[in-house]
Amino acid sequence: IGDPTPEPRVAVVVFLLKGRSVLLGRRRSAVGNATYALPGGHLEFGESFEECAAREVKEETGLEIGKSEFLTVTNNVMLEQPKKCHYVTIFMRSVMGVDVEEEQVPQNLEPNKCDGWEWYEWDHLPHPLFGPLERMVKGGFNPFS
Ligand code: 8DG
Ligand code: MG
Ligand code: MG
Repeated sequence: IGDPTPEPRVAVVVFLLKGRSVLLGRRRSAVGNATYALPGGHLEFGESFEECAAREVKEETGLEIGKSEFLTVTNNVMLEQPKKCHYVTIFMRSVMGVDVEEEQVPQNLEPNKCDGWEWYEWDHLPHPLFGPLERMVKGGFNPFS
């Protein structure tokens, strides 16, 4: 028995870039379990995309991101997952300083939801990627361009 009145939800996720790498974590979830995904979560009432991006990244990794910019949006209908869901997913980008002096190390602040955060070179992404991200990569999307 599922949600009697399912509705699409809005998610904001972040391509956190450092050099040629992106921050990914392996999910522990009824949606996309054991797949590699970006930090992010649900847009809360009254939030801007940028505010949501900074809040979710802080909650999940402890990292303080400065500005973030809108990249793209995708429609993700995931009816095959243990928990059926439909997300309109907003993809933001934020670039981390590579300066060693001010380097921030990501922490796994929600270990019940994620196995841990790591930087992965864009040309050597881990797999499996979370479905919505996998589709973008296969479609040739590049967050660096
Ligand atoms: P919250 O309670 O903190 O708001 O939610 P969360 O626990 O952080 O939610 P989430 O599952 O991390 O993100 C919400 C949804 O966003 C997720 O179920 C599906 C959608 N989503 C994508 N692509 C990605 C992605 O790369 N990473 C994350 N985290 N979510 C994504 O469509
Ligand atoms: Mg979250
Ligand atoms: Mg999340």
